[in-house]
Amino acid sequence: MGSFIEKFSLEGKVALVTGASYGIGFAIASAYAAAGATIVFNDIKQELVDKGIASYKEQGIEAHGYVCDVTDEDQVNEMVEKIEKEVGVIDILVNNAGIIKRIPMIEMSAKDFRQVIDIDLNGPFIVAKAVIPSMIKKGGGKIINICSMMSEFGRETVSAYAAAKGGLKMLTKNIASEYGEYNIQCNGIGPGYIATPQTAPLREIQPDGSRHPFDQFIIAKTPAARWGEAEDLQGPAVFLASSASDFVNGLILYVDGGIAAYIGKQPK
Ligand code: NAP
Ligand code: GCO
Repeated sequence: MGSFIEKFSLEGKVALVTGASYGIGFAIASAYAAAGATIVFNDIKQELVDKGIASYKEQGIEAHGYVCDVTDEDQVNEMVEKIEKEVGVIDILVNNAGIIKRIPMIEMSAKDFRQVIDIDLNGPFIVAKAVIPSMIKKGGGKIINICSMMSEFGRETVSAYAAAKGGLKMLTKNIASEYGEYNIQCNGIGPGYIATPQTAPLREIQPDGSRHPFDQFIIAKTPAARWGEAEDLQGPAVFLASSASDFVNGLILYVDGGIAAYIGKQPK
């Protein structure tokens, strides 16, 4: 039994989690550290990297932070080279960095649309492309793309985000297809509605003290009847990064409290 549990260990592994100074990325990286991995993360500003390093330190984690914009191929290649020199070859990549713009489609500028696609879809392509050659040389690796409910569903105002996250689902399946023979597993996590700064505007208390209508809507759409916490993603993320999932490839694991299975609660 001892050796079976060891399959979930990340001891000796180097994990790069993009955009992980707070939020979902921070929770996933913290779980990886608890499972034994060395943590590397990036953010676009030095200030946020410093904040992130301090937050990891508070948890007893010595994380390595780099300033890097995931949409800039030169910056990403430079960062990956530095990580390999200063920390080691990346065994686990989590493409977590992402943004959302909530704008009705016919009011959205092409510039805004492109920016969302650039960070949420082109970014994961650029970072994955930079780490795969060393994973091949090393004999394997794990890539986890943070997808979304919007990899499957649409809703008002999130056209760019849904297009990017739907594309990310297919990029995940394609990386699995193209590099599976090199012992690289590429899977996605599709979080449900998780309480982080990204979704804070959807949970704002209304001037009359009532809950935001979207907040109430999500509770009614979720069989678990609550928002997810970033910590809800930790177990699934460790599983997909560990050798316990070595024959799982091209899967999108929805961690959504049951949203994707449910037609929604009948209004009273
Ligand atoms: P968050 O709180 O907004 O954190 C996103 C992180 O990505 C921030 O640290 C942000 O840094 C970073 N980032 C943005 N653009 C970047 C770039 N160009 N290069 C490097 N880093 C960049 O979001 P979250 O809720 O934790 O979401 C994390 C991921 O999960 C995203 O991909 C999101 O789409 C996905 N997701 C979230 C939910 C949810 O309900 N919260 C559900 C499904 C999927 P800055 O602060 O510098 O912008
Ligand atoms: C929105 C939300 C979502 C979530 C998440 C769902 O406005 O609908 O922000 O898109 O953040 O990605 O899985």
